[in-house]
Amino acid sequence: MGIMIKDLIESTDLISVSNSKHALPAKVEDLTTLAEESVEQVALPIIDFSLLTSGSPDQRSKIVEELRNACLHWGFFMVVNHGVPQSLKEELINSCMNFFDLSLEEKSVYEGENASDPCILDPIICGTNFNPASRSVSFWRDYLRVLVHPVFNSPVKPEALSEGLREYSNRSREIMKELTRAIMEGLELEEENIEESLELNSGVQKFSANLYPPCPQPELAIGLPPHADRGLLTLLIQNDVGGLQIKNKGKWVAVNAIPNSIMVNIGDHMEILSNGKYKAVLHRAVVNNKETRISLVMTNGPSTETYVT
Ligand SMILES: O=C(O)CCC(=O)C(=O)O
Repeated sequence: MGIMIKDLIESTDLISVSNSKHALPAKVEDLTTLAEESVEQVALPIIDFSLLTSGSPDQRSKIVEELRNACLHWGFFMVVNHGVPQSLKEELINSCMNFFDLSLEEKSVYEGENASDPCILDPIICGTNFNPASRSVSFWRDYLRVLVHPVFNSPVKPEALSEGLREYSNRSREIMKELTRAIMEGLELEEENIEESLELNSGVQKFSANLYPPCPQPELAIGLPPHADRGLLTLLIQNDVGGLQIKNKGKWVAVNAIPNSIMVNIGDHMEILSNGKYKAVLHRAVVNNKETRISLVMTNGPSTETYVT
């Protein structure tokens, strides 16, 4: 398989990325806005999930209103008291780290035919690149991407990955359904049964682990270029290293998850369901020269048979 970033930095004394395929051509990105320090750090709205599921009717209405504002003004928010144990999050992060530690030969089983141009319905794929439009530049990220619903897949190694991934897939799907119901309520688009109309029981759920090893020249490279997500809602957890930036009111701002929160953002299906009121916001991942960052991303969409209008 093509070399992955982690293996590249472990096998060489790389001190520069200029003149390599990992350096961004200026037209891809305004490099001056890439450095973490040059971007303002903002606090995202915090949503107390437990009040949606077990609060009083008044408390629930208050959270529905908070969600409405978060979707309208940010497209991103942090969910706390979500019920996913911290231990599950840590196990999953460790298992994914262990996956990236496998030998290139072991990882190459999942390279697939489309590693530089992955398809949404590939069951398991790993590599470095993002999409065909950006083939000329390699991003500073290794990824593992797994289709976990409606059919559950998982790499065989490391052994612990499958159990944690199944558990997290189930729990995050329930969180996504509850948030979707509350978002619909806030839009006063109360569907009799949103789960049925979007066929969420056979909805597509895609898991990605993104590994961003330290980069010798972070100002010249990017982990993930600006993009918006597919689907209804994306749930993101990460280790303690920041790097996510979102476009808010025309400028890039850095967002850092508070401990034990899940970061949630609007995807393009939700934008369509809200008649364009809520936007699938552009975001990107920048890299640093000190620490490895890992983010675990769960995108949740309707079933492949559903038309969203
Ligand atoms: O790593 C991050 O913070 C962003 C990940 C992301 O946007 C993605 O996987 O689509």
